[in-house]
Amino acid sequence: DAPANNASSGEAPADGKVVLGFSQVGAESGWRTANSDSIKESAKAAGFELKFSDAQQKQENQIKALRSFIQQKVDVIAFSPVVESGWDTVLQEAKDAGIPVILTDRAVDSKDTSLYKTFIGSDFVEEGRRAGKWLVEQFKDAAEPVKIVELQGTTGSAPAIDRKSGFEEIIKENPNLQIVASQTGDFTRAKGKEVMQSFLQAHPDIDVLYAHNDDMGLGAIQAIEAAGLVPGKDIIIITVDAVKDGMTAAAEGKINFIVECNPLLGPQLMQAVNDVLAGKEIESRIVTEEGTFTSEEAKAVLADRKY
Ligand code: GYE
Repeated sequence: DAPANNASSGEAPADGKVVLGFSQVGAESGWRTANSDSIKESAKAAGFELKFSDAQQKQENQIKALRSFIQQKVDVIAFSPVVESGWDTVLQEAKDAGIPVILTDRAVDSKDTSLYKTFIGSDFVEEGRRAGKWLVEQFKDAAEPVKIVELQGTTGSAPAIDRKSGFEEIIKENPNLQIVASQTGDFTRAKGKEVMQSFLQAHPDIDVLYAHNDDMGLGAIQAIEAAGLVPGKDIIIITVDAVKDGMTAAAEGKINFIVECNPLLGPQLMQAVNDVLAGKEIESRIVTEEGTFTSEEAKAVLADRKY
């Protein structure tokens, strides 16, 4: 039963539709587009009125959006926090107004976990580990240093922090695996290309690129090709996300390994909204299930890939 039709549902609106305010990070990547589409489609399917706001990768825009949702007295606020820190004040304002908050995709570092009901999203540390494990296996017989460059996601964001630390934790096992340069590419194609160009100039002998998402990897591939090198051969490439363009590059052998990060969080979010409004107990952490793809595996599933 939709809470809107359920008289005994506590905080659910007695009249009309459930109003959900959602503050999105931006439109920086293929992953983000798929995530926004999933949220819009599932809100519609759930019969909610969705107020969707795009923060263009800026925390101040997100804070403004959250405050405006509070002012409009939406029933539930959900958001994907661009960075981890700096949310306590506005989350407290939502709590004081009696509006439940659900985090999707990215975590916050607030000590007071009563400021939000649940966090729905991937385990980014585990994603970094998966990337690291594949690399350790590939280079287990390497007798010489393997030079790795890293394109990090948005500085201060949960996926950038965690994908870096999970990867480092695993590659430590083999001292030959060395990160020679690591910089943010802001999760975008354009920045990925630009930073890879500078990596190639500073380090003529790069063996491996680890990019925190497909888009930065795809930008870097352009830079690698422009430098007369063959992506996937001269430089081994690992990315995270497994969106269609990334999977296509993997099927072509330009990306060697992709760690999946599922953007289709909409259905789980709408379920959580209904549960919260119905006064049900919900898990404080809802982890998305995901896998990995080699080039061969990407080729096999590409045709059926929805995003
Ligand atoms: O990997 C990247 C996007 O937060 C999991 O954000 C998300 C990341 C995703 O820009 O492509």
